[in-house]
Amino acid sequence: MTLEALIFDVDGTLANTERDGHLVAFNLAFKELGLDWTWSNELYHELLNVTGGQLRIKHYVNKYLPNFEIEDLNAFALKLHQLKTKKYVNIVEQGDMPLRPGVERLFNEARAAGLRLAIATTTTPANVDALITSTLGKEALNWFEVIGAGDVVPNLKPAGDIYHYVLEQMNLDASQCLAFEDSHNGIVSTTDAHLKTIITVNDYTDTHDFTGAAVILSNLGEPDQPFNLIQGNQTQARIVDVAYLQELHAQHC
Ligand code: XBP
Ligand code: MG
Repeated sequence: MTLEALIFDVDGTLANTERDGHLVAFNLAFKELGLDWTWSNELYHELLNVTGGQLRIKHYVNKYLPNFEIEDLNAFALKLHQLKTKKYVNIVEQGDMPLRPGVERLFNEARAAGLRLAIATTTTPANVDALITSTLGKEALNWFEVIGAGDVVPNLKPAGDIYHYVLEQMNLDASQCLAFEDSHNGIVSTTDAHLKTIITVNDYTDTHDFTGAAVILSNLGEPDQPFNLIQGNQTQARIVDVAYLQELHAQHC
């Protein structure tokens, strides 16, 4: 079975959007709506276990604010989340959200090698648009055959729905693809879809359980900034390039 396609998670995998984007945007939205809530980095670590911004807001209210009086929590979370999305898009459009090491390089190398690319994320579609456009330019949105995002599927990660959706749209079997994730919820989702997964950790996820990962790395690496191998077979590879991916794909199929 040859390797045909690469499927990428977005938040935490393509860029450190959680720390530098989503968390900041949530706090800006709280302030603008006159709420005296501030989510610290430590609290956000825990809140990230719940995927999807609206669900995260509702989880916070239910767990931490038992006395918060609100008639319709769903409507409230929806309104707050819409404002948060605006704030997030603004932050990203300012251009201060660089892609993680090796991401742009790998996109280019994969395209040159004829690999098909796709995105599978639980974040809001507008957020993906803003991130890709601000880092790679608007035409780069066309690099991705499918951008599976948000509530296009009934269940967010850790459910496998979004990966099943992307595979179906691409008419590919999981054995023809590799997935890229950064979190426990992410690998639970890819595993449900039977996808071999490359993990690149970040500060929020470096202690997560990544059982089943093909390899766990610090990042995808650049020629002048090789990755650290955290778990997996030691090879000659110092950066994640197409040859390394083909090797991983062959080993783990
Ligand atoms: C990460 C998430 C997202 C973002 C927030 O998903 O859990 O919910 O934190 O995005 P992934 P929204 O790593 O799969 O991209 O507020 O737009 O839901
Ligand atoms: Mg992620």
